[in-house]
Amino acid sequence: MLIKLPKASDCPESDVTPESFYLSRRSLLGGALAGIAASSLPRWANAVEASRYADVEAGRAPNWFTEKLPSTHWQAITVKDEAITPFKDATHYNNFYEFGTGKDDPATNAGSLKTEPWSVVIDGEVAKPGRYALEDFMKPYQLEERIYRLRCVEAWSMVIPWIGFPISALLKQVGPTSKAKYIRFETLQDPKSMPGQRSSFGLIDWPYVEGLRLDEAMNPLAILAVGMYGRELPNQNGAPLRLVVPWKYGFKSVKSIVRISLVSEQPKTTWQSIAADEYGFYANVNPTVDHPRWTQARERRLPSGLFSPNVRETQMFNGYADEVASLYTDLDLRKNY
Ligand SMILES: Nc1nc2c(c(=O)[nH]1)N[C@H]1C(S)=C(S)[C@@H](COP(=O)(O)O)O[C@H]1N2
Ligand SMILES: [Mo]
Repeated sequence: MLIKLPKASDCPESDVTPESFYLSRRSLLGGALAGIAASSLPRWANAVEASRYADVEAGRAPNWFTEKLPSTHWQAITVKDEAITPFKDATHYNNFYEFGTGKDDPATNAGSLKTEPWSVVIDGEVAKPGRYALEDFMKPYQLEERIYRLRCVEAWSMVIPWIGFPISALLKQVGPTSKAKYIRFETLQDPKSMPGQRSSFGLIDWPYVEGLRLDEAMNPLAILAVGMYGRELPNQNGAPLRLVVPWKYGFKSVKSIVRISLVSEQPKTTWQSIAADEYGFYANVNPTVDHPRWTQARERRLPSGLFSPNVRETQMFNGYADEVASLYTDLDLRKNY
């Protein structure tokens, strides 16, 4: 087992060993701490620790986030024996085409995104549709830290400590009708603050859209994230609300969500619309099904230098097969890539 799925009651924050801190320090210090047992490091007395992760840039969290953070279930799910990607890499090597197609464009340009006030529309096949101010939308949810691998379809990967809540909790709140078969997510469309929507990448029909089958969305690993590295999401990572589906290629994890719809038909997603023969609806990480233009058998784990590439084998369902393979027993994964 590569991950553990404890019951919430099993992990009061004071009981959690600061393994992520240990791993991130280790990754930054080049192994200097590798010999120290995690148990010899201090236990957190208080869940709110700015120093939980090394070199995290302070943000300007909205009040609702600051108020919720202390009750977060830290490390509800972790990745074993893989270093957490340094904050700097996770926030300066991004895909967020609304802010440009270069990997450093989002960090440079996403400052123009205004995340307060923010509202989320819930519509379609639900008992309780509506438009919610984000602070109201967030009220019912217990935050959890989830340390997940992120595997981009471009064959690079990271390990990121997200803060969020399961989509299943949202579905419980909004009550899908019997006609709801899929969940569709839409990113903000605002050319004024999003330079990439002003024309430069004309291939994309904005807004960015993604979707999941309802049973995929109900899987306990699928979350909506509002933070990472112990703080709120930086804009370039999809503030203030994004999807994280760790067993699928990164493009499924749509950023800066303004609309969530329960629908009866499979939604047409952005990357399918651009190149349906290269990017499918399912987009499950699969080392045995290559992209038409490159292999998916391996990945470059960031940070990775030009002269010391950090290459590793890609795992089926990105290492989460025990948790999700049963969703796809009736599906030909070669056809449904
Ligand atoms: N709205 C929107 N969401 C998006 C993208 C995008 O261009 N626009 N890029 C996707 C891709 S290809 C990846 S790999 C992940 C990257 O997330 P990160 O920058 O937080 O690592 O975001 C995904 N979500
Ligand atoms: Mo990606």
